[in-house]
Amino acid sequence: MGGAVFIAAAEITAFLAARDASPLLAAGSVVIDIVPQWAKELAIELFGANDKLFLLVTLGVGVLVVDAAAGVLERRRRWAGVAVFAVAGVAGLIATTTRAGATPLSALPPLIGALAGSAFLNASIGALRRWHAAEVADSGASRTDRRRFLLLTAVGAVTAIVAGTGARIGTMATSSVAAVRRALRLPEPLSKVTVPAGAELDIPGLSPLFTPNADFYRVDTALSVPSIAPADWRLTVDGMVGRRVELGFDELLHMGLREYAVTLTCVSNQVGGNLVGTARWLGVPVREILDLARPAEAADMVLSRSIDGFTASTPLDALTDPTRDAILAVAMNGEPLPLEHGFPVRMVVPGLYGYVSATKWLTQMTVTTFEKDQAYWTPRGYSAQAPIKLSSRIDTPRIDKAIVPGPARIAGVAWAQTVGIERVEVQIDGGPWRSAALSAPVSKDTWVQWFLDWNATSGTHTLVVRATDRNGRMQDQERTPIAPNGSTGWQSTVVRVGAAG
Ligand SMILES: Nc1nc2c(c(=O)[nH]1)N[C@H]1C(S)=C(S)[C@@H](COP(=O)(O)O)O[C@H]1N2
Ligand SMILES: [Mo]
Repeated sequence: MGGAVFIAAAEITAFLAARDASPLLAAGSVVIDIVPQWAKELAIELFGANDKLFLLVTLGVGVLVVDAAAGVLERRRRWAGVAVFAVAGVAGLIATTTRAGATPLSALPPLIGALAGSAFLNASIGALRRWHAAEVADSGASRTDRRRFLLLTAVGAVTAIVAGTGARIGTMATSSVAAVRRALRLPEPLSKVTVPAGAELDIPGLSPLFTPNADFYRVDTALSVPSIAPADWRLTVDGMVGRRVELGFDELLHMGLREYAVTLTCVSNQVGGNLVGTARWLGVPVREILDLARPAEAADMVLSRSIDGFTASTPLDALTDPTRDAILAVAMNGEPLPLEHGFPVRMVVPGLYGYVSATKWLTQMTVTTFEKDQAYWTPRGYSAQAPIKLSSRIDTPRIDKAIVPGPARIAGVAWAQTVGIERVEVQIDGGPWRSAALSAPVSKDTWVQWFLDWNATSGTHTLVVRATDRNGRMQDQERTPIAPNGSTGWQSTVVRVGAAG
């Protein structure tokens, strides 16, 4: 039970003194950074969006095992169990104090946790010893000693669980940043996205043109969502620049916000996958900020950094290109960025996978070179540069939902950011390729919806989709995995058509 007291005391201290220094979460983040790529992919494969929950449960089980071991050791030899907690405390200390954004206070939760856990272990094992000694001596005190031990353990366990969970929930819910975000009013944008007639098709089962924030995929290495109040947010632009620039949130807003419709895509998106979404982003062009800093001639990359230490390497010319709307975004689909999507400021760069461009909780942009600096995913098996590959997806019919015979509508989305989609074709049962109808594009950086009407006959049918971009380039047919720079291949799906009922 000492382990539970350890964790609980650490969580309470974290709640009171150092919100970002939970030893358990810090240890989890260390695990995320050091496990090999195949293990990460396996976890995502097996648990999907619950991969972080799985990690936490595993850590929790680990705590129980260490806890039991400490108890057994302490029973055998005084201080042996305490030594285990001391080691755990030092490990926690290393984890919390080496995380990006750590302060001296970050040392407190693991220290106080280890002290409280050890004190409790010492007291409970002491009580256990007295009880056993009394039992061996067959003295009348045996019953009171037993009661004392059981009471101590039960009270310790319940207090630890209630107070520890309470403190964690408190840390997450009263995070004042959530309240600040709710109260935040952004200035009117200088321009808004115009959605042409026919941009949004109304077909059951088809992805909406703009992905609601609540449904927008989330991918990051952050075990707990970083919380930065706009008032505390500062962006530093440094490195190979003529002038080092520092910018606060209000200064950024004063540069003038414009709205852009951009489809974001994750390099981990499998063919037919859903790690892709479109939003209306409100932001300031990155080139306007870089203009203030005057990048050196020899520079070719911007290493953007998040408050939690994540970094992305973006080609400098993608950020300065006047025809590409790379922005520092502050809003998503008409509201301030949700905390999980990078509040208060993130990057959005059309045409580049998120891991090389879309840094959330942005705090620093260092102008540098690809030769000199590496981003988070580069030594972990992913390319330093990664343009999004043009792709298409079938949303309906779904493989797991039979449809009735008769007129049916096959529909989906297709994207080729910075270029635009020219054509989407569908092949049914190996027959001729048929051109699908396309929605009116909102911009070259936005996906289009497509559909094809079909007379579905009873039986099982195979559907294949492929897209061609406005440069006349067709989507690659060859299947390649997501590493090192994005999957390719035409999505093929099977539809069951059967009589209703
Ligand atoms: N700070 C931070 N920003 C990050 C990441 C991250 O791990 N940490 N992941 C990137 C990746 S891989 C993608 S695909 C996008 C996803 O953005 P979203 O979660 O808002 O959809 O964020 C990018 N920005
Ligand atoms: Mo990603």
